[in-house]
Amino acid sequence: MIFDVITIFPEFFGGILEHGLLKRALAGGQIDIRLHDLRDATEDRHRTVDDRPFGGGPGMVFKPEPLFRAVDALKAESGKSDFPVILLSPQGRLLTQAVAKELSEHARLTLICGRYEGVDERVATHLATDEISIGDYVLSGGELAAAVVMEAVTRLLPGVLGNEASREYESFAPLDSSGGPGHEGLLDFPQYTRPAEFAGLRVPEVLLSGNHEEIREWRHRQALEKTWRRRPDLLAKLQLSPEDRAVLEELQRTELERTNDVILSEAKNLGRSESSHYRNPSLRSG
Ligand code: 4FV
Repeated sequence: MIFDVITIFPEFFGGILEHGLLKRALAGGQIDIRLHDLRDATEDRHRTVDDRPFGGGPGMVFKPEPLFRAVDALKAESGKSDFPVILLSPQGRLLTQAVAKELSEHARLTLICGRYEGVDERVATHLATDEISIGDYVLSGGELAAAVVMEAVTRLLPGVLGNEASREYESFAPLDSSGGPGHEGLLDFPQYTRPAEFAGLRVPEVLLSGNHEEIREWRHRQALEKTWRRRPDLLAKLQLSPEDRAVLEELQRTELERTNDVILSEAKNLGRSESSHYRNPSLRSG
């Protein structure tokens, strides 16, 4: 896969290309990352890429011409024009594992990194074929978002991850083809390693049992429970098996009972204090 990155800070990407997964995938030839300095697509001697916003307001906005020129140059040089042109911005659709999977099916992606207050809207409406956000917060530039997209997509490419299997058992792993024991979009199950006991904290016995069926079931239940507690929104997107539904119902029941107990003991304390309040005049205010 080829990543064309259009940015005014190509040097920003130095570090991430020299370490970890992206470095390995570059060396392994699974990816090629081409950094394009937006200023090279300007025609004035000041290499101007931005200007003041029409309608007033703070900051500067990226001009359309350099971006259109830069992308047209990529299309001319590649002889292709059907590759996705992705504008990274908070207005985009949210990057998820499923979106990363979808993007990983393309041979080439162009990533436009904004800066300042943003990019002229005509880029989003008439140049970009897609707009992606990495999250509901504001960065000072699209470069970090482009790096996140490249990392999330690259690790889904065949031959990049050492043991492909590890992809099957990770958070948000899409339903595998056989609908098998992947974790179907759930959060990841707890991981442990040696020592089996640390600071009095023991690793769950089942993981030391060597019983792989029991371990798989425990891990799936843990992934289900953690998702139910922390990201119930993810559960809503899943078609859950009857077994999973039963686990969730039982979790809800125990949670309800637990809350009930808390309420009851609170009430008792209140009652006790109430009754003692009534019983003990000194507590009566005024
Ligand atoms: C962003 C995000 C993001 C907005 C103005 C760059 C900044 C500046 N990009 N996901 N969140 N971009 O905050 O993708 O141009």
